[in-house]
Amino acid sequence: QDTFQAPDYYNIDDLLTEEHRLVRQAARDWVKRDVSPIIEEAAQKAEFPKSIIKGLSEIGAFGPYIPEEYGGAGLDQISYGLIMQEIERGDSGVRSTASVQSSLVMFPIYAYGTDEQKKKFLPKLASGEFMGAFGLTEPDHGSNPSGMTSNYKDKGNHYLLNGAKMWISNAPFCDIAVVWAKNEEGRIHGLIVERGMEGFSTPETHNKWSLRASATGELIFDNVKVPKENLLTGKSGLGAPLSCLDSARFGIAWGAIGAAMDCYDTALRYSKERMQFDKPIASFQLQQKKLAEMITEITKAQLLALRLGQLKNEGKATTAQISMAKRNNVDMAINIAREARQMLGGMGITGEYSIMRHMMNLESVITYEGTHDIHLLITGADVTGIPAFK
Ligand code: TGC
Ligand code: FAD
Repeated sequence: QDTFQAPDYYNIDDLLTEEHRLVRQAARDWVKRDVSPIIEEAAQKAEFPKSIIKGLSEIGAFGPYIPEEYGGAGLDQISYGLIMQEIERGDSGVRSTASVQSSLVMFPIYAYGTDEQKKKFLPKLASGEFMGAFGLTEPDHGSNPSGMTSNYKDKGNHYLLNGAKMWISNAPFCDIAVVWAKNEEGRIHGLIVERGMEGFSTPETHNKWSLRASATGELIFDNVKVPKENLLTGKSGLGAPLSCLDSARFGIAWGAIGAAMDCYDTALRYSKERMQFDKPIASFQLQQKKLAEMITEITKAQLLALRLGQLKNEGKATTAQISMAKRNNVDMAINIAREARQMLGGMGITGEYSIMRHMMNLESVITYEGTHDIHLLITGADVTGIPAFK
């Protein structure tokens, strides 16, 4: 890890501002100091390392683009992407925690919450005093969240919430959850559910072979009385959670580059040192093909992410453009992880190197925030005008 060199084959750094580079350096230094030394053990033990929460807040990973008046870092979208890239170079599970907190909890409260909700929750989420979760997926409704059955009824002075969410990042330790549920008319709304509310529980999901350093769980609502002031009033319908996914998927498109960079860098250095047949394995054409294709794919992904960041800064990035980048970059990263692992031979399966952990993590990343197939269908619907989901 000490000698990590970030690939920049096309001098993309020249297109970044001084602020982008400073923000990235701070995140990179923090990952090197506080994440890389502990993350393998946390993943092996399947424990979320709570010690990193403070650091995530300090590098601006909780609400990078949320205005400073609410405790956010007030940065642009490219800075947000670069922070996610550096964190995921450390571990996709750590990036998940930051993605959920920023894009799936702070963003909906910022975009659709009342002034009181923003003042009450955003500064505490930015500092990490409160950790958040986002409940959209249900046991019977993953790719198709519009079919959700979680529901709430108006009981005069409060709402009564029932239902269950599954596969929820940060659930086991969250202080609050932004939960999507249908009202009596079947319209989807967001509600802020707080730990301690009677009937609200968050059992942990065990036995994952992927994203082991991230805590995943369920959100169960058994007649939970949610105060009326906890309803997100600014937007309703499936478009409200889908707009949050736009932001998280954007961050993942950048994050996946970090995981790929780490795998590439590890494989490159290993191949120059590892001798077989009296030569470094880097001298064999087959290994060079792998490395050449890796750096080509990383470079293409960097350019896609950067252009998407520019569009997002201008408020012009479409959902379909974000889908394409999420799908392409995660697929790129998982393929690089698989090739890089082979380049390390037997050593590649051990925890001495980060590659196998990245590879296993990326199986979740290619599934959550819209599966690889769903993103392909989003592109297909965009170019043909014919949605093929149903
Ligand atoms: P569809 O008919 O396309 O849209 C329903 C309504 O929403 C509007 N809309 C949007 N509005 C704002 N922003 C967007 N990005 C929007 N996309 C769509 C749309 O205009 C429509 O509005 P209206 O007024 O006409 O009702 O919806 P559909 O039911 O056909 O679904 C489309 C589909 C399949 C693409 C969508 O459901 C989907 O993306 N499914 C994948 C589910 C998913 O990604 N779940 C992720 C859960 S969260 C998670 O995984 C966190 S992982 C942790 C981490 O990030 O690290
Ligand atoms: P399904 O929807 O059952 O899909 C199964 C397969 O069918 C997939 O290959 C899919 O591509 C395919 N498929 C489905 N529909 C179609 C179609 N129309 N056409 C072609 N193929 C189709 N969710 C949250 O709400 N919050 C979180 O914080 C969160 N964190 C997660 C953390 C982890 C570690 C994981 C693994 C998941 C998380 N998720 C979260 C859930 C995640 O978003 C879902 O797993 C994902 O959306 C897919 O849903 P599913 O697992 O139910 O798969």
